[in-house]
Amino acid sequence: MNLSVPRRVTAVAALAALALGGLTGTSATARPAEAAGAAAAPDISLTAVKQHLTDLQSIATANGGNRAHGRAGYKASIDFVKAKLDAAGYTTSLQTFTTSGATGYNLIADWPGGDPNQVLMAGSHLDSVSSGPGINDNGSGSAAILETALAVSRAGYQPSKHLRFAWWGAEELGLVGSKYYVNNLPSTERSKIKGYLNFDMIGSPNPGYFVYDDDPTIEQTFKSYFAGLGVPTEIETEGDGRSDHAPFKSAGVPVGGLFTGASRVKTSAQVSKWGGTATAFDRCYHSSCDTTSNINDTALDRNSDAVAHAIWTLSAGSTTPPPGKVFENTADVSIPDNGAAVTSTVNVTGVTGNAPSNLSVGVDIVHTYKGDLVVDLVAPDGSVYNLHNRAGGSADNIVQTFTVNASSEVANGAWKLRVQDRATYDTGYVNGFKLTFP
Ligand code: DTR
Ligand code: CA
Ligand code: ZN
Ligand code: ZN
Repeated sequence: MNLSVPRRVTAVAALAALALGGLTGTSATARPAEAAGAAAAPDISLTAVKQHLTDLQSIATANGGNRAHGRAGYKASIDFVKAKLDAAGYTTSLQTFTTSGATGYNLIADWPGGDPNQVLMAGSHLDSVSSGPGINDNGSGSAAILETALAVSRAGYQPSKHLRFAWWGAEELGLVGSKYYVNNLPSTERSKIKGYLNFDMIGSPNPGYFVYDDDPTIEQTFKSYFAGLGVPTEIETEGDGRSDHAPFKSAGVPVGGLFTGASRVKTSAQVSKWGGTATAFDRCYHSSCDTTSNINDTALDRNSDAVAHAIWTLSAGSTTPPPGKVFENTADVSIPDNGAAVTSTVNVTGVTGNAPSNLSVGVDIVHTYKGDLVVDLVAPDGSVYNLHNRAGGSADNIVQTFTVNASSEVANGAWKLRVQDRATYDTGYVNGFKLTFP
């Protein structure tokens, strides 16, 4: 904790809006600042999301205990979600396909308005396995995006981009529904989709907070949200190909998403980070016990709010992110209290000439009382660019994208983010460091 008045920050840093949604950096412990020009996302009611889960549980109970592809429980689930969206003013359509000898259904819901050439999609698979009701897998994702869609309607939200929500069939049989949708979408329609957000298992009883590391802008949107809550996140490493974002990614659509874990066991390091136990994130994965009691309310609430934050933030901007070379280090680096400086390094390669005058420096530091910190960008030749110099007082975390004039620096080489805690009490760690070259 530092009691002296922090000196004025001399940094040349300026907040640079992240493209795609125009999200500015956040540093407070409250909900993150919304994108420039974006309305603030509403809080998503945990009670409302859990009511949807109760309804899905009732559907499974009334239909042989599951909501699996080809079974009555799945079609009843689709009809349940569709009815709520129709009543809320969405333009809905059922896309049918056949797999494993049964008819499958994708539900597509378009929110009228927005630029038809700039579509932001959010999707979750609605089917369960045949052995259980599938409340976490994947009632949780389905209910969260349903409540977010209903919140869009209640708010009469009219973002720059066109919003489309999807509930996929037959994911458990191999991403069948989402593959069918992407494969049958004309390439002209596919190119209009500027982002696809996937939510599959976001309420696991022993949760981790994992963010997909696919599109950097979408990833940062989620990471900034959780940093604003003071909740550390990790990159989702087992996801590639494991859920409905895969067909979109294969088709070149920017993707991202959230995950709270399945049958893998939480490590002791993750237990100290997130709490819980060193057991499976979801011990009822693909089992009959995946019921409404198989949900962690805090995880479901945080992730539902993160869904809304991402939808509001990423739909506000009307520009797609310029292609850029991204160099990122997401390894956590502990910052000793009132101690020596630590560094996070990215090795830049394949960039010709000097760095730009608008080098984008993404900083993600989870630390209480950010006024303790001095943060510098150190170029490969040792030149120092101060980004943060003891400012911010008792506010927590530095999650910001700085713009640095690094045009006198050769681009390739080892760039370091150097962080020092210069006051006693209050600790934290570097959660991520990213350089984006245009
Ligand atoms: N395939 C999903 C569960 C799953 C396993 N790993 C990941 C990673 C990211 C999202 C989902 C998953 C299912 O069983 O539905
Ligand atoms: Ca909430
Ligand atoms: Zn599953
Ligand atoms: Zn799933």
